Amino acid sequence: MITDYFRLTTTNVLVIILPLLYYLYYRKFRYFIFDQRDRVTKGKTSRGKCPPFFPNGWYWIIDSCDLKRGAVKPISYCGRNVVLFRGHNGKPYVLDAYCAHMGAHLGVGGKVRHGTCIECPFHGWAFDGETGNCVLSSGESKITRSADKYSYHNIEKCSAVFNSEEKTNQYLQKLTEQEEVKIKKYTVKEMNGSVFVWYHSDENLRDKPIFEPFDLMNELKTNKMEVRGESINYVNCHIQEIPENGADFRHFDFLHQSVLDLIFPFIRFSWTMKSERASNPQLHEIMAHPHPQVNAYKMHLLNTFINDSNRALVNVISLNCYLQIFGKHSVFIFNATGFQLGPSIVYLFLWSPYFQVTFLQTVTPLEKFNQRIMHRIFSTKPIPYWVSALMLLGEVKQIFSDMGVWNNKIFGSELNYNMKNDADKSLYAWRNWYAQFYEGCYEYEQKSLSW
Ligand SMILES: *[C@@H]1O[C@H](CO)[C@@H](O)[C@H](O)[C@H]1NC(C)=O
Ligand SMILES: *[C@@H]1O[C@H](CO)[C@@H](O)[C@H](O)[C@H]1NC(C)=O
Ligand SMILES: CC(=O)N[C@H]1CO[C@H](CO)[C@@H](O)[C@@H]1O
Ligand code: FES
Ligand SMILES: [Fe+2]
Repeated sequence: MITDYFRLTTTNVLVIILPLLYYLYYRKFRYFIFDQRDRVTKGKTSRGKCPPFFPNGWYWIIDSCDLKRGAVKPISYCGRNVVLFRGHNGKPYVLDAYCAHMGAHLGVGGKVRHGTCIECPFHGWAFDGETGNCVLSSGESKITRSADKYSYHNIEKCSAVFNSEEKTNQYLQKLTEQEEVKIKKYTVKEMNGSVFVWYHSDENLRDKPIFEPFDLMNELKTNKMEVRGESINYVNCHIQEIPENGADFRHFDFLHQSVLDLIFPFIRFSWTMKSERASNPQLHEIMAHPHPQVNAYKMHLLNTFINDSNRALVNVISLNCYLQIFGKHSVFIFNATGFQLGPSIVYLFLWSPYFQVTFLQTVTPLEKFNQRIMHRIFSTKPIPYWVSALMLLGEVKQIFSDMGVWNNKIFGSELNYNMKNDADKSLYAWRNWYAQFYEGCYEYEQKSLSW
């Protein structure tokens, strides 16, 4: 009778299939995350002569949903250790990690107090996320704490100075009396599910961002798109290597041809692309597209996101992807428009007859040669969750191909370009565009970091 029990009835099939579908859709793929957090990268190994390591711009540091009210996190970016926390008012704050009293890490055991402050776990000094000031709370008003400042006469050698009053050797000296205590505060922006922090080498611009990340919400809403997942990868190279890839036409034909390793080379990707600074007066003509619908969408994107206040800071890329079957039949997959905004953010809008997808790509340098790459995928709603998860995995596969090169190459400070070739001309133009983000960074890195 056991066979009776396992008979393939519709009910039995449904009992097995429905929970499986439920699991696939709502558990696994609804918000698909591919996180390589545990991969160790070699942060400081030299990779040849390099430009500065931390260019001026916005850096993605966390997803909004991973930072609840009152949450405190120790994080690092641009070679710094900082504390990130969300005040009781819902705003995210970033301060230097180390307490001005005696150097405890505020992000390890610190607590959010008085709405917008972080309290040190060691002796309870509180620092206001709004200002970086050390505050004493007395009811509603916050009073800035003052203290005397001391340091060693000579900390490396620990040499003493004889104090005739006390008739003893003194190792510490008083620097200032009753000075207001504060630590460094960083400018933070929360934008549609992402928390970004601003970094600039120029003291006057440290809390005055010279551009803003794009607000994608209107675009996503009109196209009925929603966030579907995220991939995080760590790479061992200089930050520039990663965005430079977007302007590198030729490498697609070598690293990004394979769709799936098994069916390569019978079915493979083929690519065509363009890259141009947004400040080129001919941008619209250069990016124009023969297909009226694609063209209209491209022009709409250019007009929506680029204006006089950010034109110089944007590089536009245009990408076409085809499937080649047995090296002959070419099937159009998608046309994409990408905006590289500043040194670390890329918005990629894919348009295809089959689907519409937007990627937000960011790279955050944690240390000199340790990059965290985040890709978030937004897709049109009718696309099943497992399809968007597959697309994200498809992109991760392409990143893995790049990583093989990135993890092992040197920066390449001396280049041999063939200027008769469009691909090398584009790389030359791209490097000239990207270098603007290094202004003042060398001096600032020397001054503000000890390696
Ligand atoms: C997206 O972020 C911008 C800037 O913070 C904000 O003005 C806008 O309301 C946000 N949109 C949504 C739907 O969250
Ligand atoms: C220019 O566009 C950016 C990005 O879409 C936006 O944040 C900014 O407010 C715009 N500036 C002006 C002056 O319209
Ligand atoms: C559907 C579509 O518009 N495809 C276009 C993508 O871009 C290439 C190259 O510009 C065109 O040839 C295709 O027609
Ligand atoms: S070290 Fe932070 S309060 Fe003492
Ligand atoms: Fe690549």
